[in-house]
Amino acid sequence: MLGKFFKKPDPSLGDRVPPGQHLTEGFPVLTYGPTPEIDLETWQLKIWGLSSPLVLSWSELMALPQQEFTADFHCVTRWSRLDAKWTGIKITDLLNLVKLDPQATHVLQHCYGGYTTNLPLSDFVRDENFLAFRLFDEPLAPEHGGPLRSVVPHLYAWKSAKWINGLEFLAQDEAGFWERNGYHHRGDPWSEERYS
Ligand SMILES: Nc1nc2c(c(=O)[nH]1)N[C@H]1C(S)=C(S)[C@@H](COP(=O)(O)O)O[C@H]1N2
Ligand SMILES: [Mo]
Repeated sequence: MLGKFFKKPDPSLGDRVPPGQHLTEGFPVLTYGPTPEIDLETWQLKIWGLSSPLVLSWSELMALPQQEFTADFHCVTRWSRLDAKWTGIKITDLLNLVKLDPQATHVLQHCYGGYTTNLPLSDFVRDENFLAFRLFDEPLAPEHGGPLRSVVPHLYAWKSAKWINGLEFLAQDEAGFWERNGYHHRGDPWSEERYS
């Protein structure tokens, strides 16, 4: 069964598959707990903490510049999906709307359902990071984090927060859900920062 869905990396793709990962051509769903039900009419994204505060409605979010992104996705449970095609909004474009306090060094991403995951700003405020609302030309399905999730391609996928609804800027690192439960604080797949 396993062999049907997970392949040994093709040598030509080898430099794109981190150590200890197997390729999948599908897109598995990995969620701790139930998928929250979210109504776009009441949906909000809030920014607070060491930043000027901001609350965006769905229509305000959709007014920001939209782009397509192709990104690889590496789950710590050892599957990798290459070349996922997303549509979204760059994190840097979103953050142009606020002013960060110079003391801010970290961000805690918050989600509908209570999941959280933390990042240093150097990993969060990067050109290739985005908030996604479409996957493979379809609206992002609820089980994959729709209506909106973050995607942080250079780190393990638990840093890509599904159903994101908040960014809390902090002057210190604060562990998120999996980080409190034994996952690594940073999660670089290339150095196999899986568990701490
Ligand atoms: N809100 C929330 N975000 C989450 C998770 C979760 O359980 N809840 N799981 C994480 C993990 S471990 C992975 S591998 C990816 C899986 O995303 P997918 O289900 O779209 O493949 O989402 C991450 N983001
Ligand atoms: Mo994961």
